Amino acid sequence: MKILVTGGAGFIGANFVHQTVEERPDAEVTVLDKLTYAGNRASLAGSGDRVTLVQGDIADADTVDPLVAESDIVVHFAAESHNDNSLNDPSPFVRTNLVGTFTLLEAVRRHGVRYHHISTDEVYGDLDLDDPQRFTELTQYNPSSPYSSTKAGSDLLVRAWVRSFNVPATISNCSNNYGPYQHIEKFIPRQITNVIDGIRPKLYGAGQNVRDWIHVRDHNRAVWTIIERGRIGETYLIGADGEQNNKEVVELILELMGREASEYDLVADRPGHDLRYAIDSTRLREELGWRPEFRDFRSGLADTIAWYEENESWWRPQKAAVEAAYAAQGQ
Ligand code: NAD
Ligand code: TDX
Repeated sequence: MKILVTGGAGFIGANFVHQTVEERPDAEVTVLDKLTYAGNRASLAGSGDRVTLVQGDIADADTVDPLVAESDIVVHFAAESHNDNSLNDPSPFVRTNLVGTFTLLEAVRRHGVRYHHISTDEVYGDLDLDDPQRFTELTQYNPSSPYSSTKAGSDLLVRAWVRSFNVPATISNCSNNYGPYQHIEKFIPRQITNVIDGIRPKLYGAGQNVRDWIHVRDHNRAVWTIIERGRIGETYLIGADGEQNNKEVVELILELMGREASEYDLVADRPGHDLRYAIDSTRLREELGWRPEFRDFRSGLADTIAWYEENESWWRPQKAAVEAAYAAQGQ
């Protein structure tokens, strides 16, 4: 099976490539990745000779077309993925998330190739802290940020290409991932590497915002489940019942790293900061039989901390610049 993985040098994509090579002896993987600031060749080290990395842009049809033509399936992870960056400069979000997805869809349409689209729960907007409802596949789209609105637009392009052109596609919308190879601009790795460096973790606002955490391996197992058993044209929400507020997560990181739970700072809030995300993954569980394996957030987080402690050479080159950029905006 020839698999084209876009964004395979990023966090979730790189984990997907490693898992695919480990678990599927018949898989030949081509990674198409622009190697932006978020992509790292080193994340694919050790993945073996069944993985080929092509550096290129998903919005460039001349690059995309021949790679899609020779693939059995395209799994599309590539994106500009960080909300804070999208508030500072939305333009690469529009190009990569919208034009890039459009370019891939046109290629899979031309060549009749199976396509799986990776998306986010942020397309649904946010929930009140005490709302008993969680997001389902029927929740109305209501994105808040330039990032989430471009992801929402990309999902709608996929739905239209299924309906109008019979493109054989599925979509998944997942909650917040954690695990190895996540860029240190993101919440959990930023705080782990801060503590390693003797910097106090930084919580936006009052730290009350809730995210629904899932281990990246559980996300990727769900993606394989949908590729193999999902209904064409369907959307599946992926989540592992992992709601925690940001303050609880920071306190747990501090405790697991041997510090006082109160050693954090409250900093400027993110403009338009979504309050709470929560996923109801009943469809994925009942229709396709998926279950999360990482059910203990504490031990998954401890493993993630150990990974950042053991792989300092992977993240160190970016740490000073990431912290300088946050400091410049009071975060
Ligand atoms: P990431 O930022 O770590 O990685 C993105 C990758 O895409 C990088 O390797 C980057 O170089 C590549 N890329 C960016 N622009 C490109 C372009 N124009 N052409 C080719 N490659 C390009 O992101 P991530 O956290 O791994 O997220 C992967 C996907 O999962 C995204 O679609 C994101 O919206 C979605 N998602 C992420 C989360 C999460 O918690 N991180 C949750 C739900 C959904
Ligand atoms: O230093 C920080 N302090 C802080 O309190 C950072 C970087 C973040 N936060 C807060 C903001 C959020 O409430 O932590 C929470 C998580 O922040 P991010 O890691 O930036 O993730 P989020 O904005 O929730 O989006 C993530 O999950 C959904 C991914 O980055 C997206 O790509 C995905 O779609």
